[in-house]
Amino acid sequence: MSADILTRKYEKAFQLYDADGSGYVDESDVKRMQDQLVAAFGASGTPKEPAVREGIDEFWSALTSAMDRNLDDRLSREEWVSGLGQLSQDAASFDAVFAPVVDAVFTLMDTDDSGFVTDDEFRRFQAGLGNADQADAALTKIDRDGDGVISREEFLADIRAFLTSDDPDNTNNWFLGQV
Ligand SMILES: [Ca+2]
Ligand SMILES: [Ca+2]
Ligand SMILES: [Ca+2]
Repeated sequence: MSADILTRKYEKAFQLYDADGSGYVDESDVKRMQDQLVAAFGASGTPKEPAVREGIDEFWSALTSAMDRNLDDRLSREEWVSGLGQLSQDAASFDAVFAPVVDAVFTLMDTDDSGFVTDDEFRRFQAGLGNADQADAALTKIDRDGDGVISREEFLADIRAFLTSDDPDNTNNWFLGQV
């Protein structure tokens, strides 16, 4: 029961990354995700573009180092789900893989560098993930105090909880909408 919610969340993330439906997340999926995120924030040609591309490249390297068991430079659904499960058990490894990319993506999202992202910026982020139709469902749960902004620290904590909590009632299960 408790494992089911984690698996559903990992599969939702896999489905967004594997947007071409090949059954694997590979470098072309990562490139497409970078392009989508840069486009969603109109960041093409700005200083934020190389920063977020580099952050996602390093994330992909760290992820394949940790999870690509058969060394074919791509992650099958099974490698993805079991690999994320293992990563989430070890807070230090988890943070080493996720904290830098979450930071880089937040910097992209925070268009006025205020240290907070607005609901609208969160919606654009979801659109960049290919998840626009779930953005409002996610926001209702994620912006719990309804103040319309998410801080850098909250964003990382939300993603950590999304990827590590096996509590079926955790509101962060809604980070990517319905799972
Ligand atoms: Ca793919
Ligand atoms: Ca593989
Ligand atoms: Ca801001």
